[in-house]
Amino acid sequence: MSDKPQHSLEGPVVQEAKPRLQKPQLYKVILLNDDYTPMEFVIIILERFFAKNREDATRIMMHVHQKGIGICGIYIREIAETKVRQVLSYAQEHQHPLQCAMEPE
Ligand code: TYC
Repeated sequence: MSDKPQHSLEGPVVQEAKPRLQKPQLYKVILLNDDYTPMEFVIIILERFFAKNREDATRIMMHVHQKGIGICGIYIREIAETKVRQVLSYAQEHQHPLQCAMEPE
């Protein structure tokens, strides 16, 4: 707390607003459906890279399978970029065409 007086003989003292930090832009990491990647592989991706339990991973995988696209998680840019890179290289290593991307929230 400042010990400056709130008022002076000249009138009220103007107080500066407290500086507030900007919230970072967040990004959705999304999975896209395809006809070849096995369902079990997608569930493993969601467990391994997005810390989902089996029930949530299965629900998200089925959503992507049926709707064509789905959200795995929402992160700051650097984390989202890392997740996308991890998913794409893991899918490539296993020769699955799974696509993963990020978009601003
Ligand atoms: N459509 C795939 C299949 O029937 C399963 C799948 C789900 C693939 C989600 C990709 O992001 C995906 N084997």
